[in-house]
Amino acid sequence: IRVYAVNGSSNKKVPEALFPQKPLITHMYTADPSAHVFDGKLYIYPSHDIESGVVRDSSGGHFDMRDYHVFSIDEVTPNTKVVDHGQALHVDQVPWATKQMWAPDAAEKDGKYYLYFPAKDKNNIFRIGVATANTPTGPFVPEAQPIKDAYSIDPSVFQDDDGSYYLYVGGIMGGQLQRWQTGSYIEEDKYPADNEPVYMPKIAKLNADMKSLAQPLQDVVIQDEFGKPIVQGDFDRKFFEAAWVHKIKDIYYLSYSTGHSRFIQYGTSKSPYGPFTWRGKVLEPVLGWTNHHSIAEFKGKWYLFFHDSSLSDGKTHLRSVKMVELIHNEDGTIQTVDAYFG
Ligand code: FUB
Repeated sequence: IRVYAVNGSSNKKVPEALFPQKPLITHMYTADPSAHVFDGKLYIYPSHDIESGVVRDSSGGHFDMRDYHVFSIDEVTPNTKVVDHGQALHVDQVPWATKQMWAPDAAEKDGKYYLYFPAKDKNNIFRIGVATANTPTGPFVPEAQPIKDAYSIDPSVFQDDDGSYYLYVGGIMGGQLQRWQTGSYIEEDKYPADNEPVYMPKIAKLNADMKSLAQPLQDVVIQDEFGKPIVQGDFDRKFFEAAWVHKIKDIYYLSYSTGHSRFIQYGTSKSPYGPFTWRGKVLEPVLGWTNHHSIAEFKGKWYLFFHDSSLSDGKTHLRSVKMVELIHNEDGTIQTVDAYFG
């Protein structure tokens, strides 16, 4: 019996994991799954974890990924078949990028598919790139330059009902968001005091070309139940990385990872720009340091996509994607998932 060091069991009623402890993909390590339904099929755009030999450090150098594969699922069953569509983009094809192809996302508009990805440029600064394809699986052709004025990591693109697309970005520490607080990059890691608002994720509307920002990145405020911005000392609820937005009726849900405390928390809002009011936890900590997820509706059910390091026996940089059903309660709250003790 393998016992995983997670933060204890939850006594909440949680949906039954569809594949408890079972990674969806086992022939390679995958992480940071961004899931979307395009033309009735479920696609997963994950990071492709590898063992490159880079020693673990606080800036995440050991997450030394080089390419992306796209995966698809036709039907969710206890033995769901996941198809690997092969390499969709490699860092060597991206003129401005040098390394660390971290968590990507994808969007569809007018029959074209856009892959958004962070990577380090020649100056070791994380930028956000975009690449285009005629199919959801690629191959994707990258732009020669990163998206102007976009930075940090963990891009996710939310398509609203009115046809607008919004780019969310941001990650602390290795993700460098703390270095952009003046609006330009500074080579210094400065963090708020415990009683000051935490660094928030950023949002900008995308232009019609899907390759440029229609406005400067701005903060997406996450506030507590009293309407005050979540502060740096709020260890269990502060934003760290992995912002993801989904919408049900007119409620926008922003879910995100808290980093060191390793939860996926969420808030709700009436606007994609926020402010988002904290409502609860989506996911308890998983095996491995990182916790990163996405949420998508497929054939009438909502699913949570996440990763853990169970397939590599706990190696933080060698993760595997999993999925479970996610239940939204009548009052709009989400039932917390505990991937191990449900
Ligand atoms: O996969 C590399 C980084 O680890 C991601 O960008 C973060 O969200 C974390 O999962």
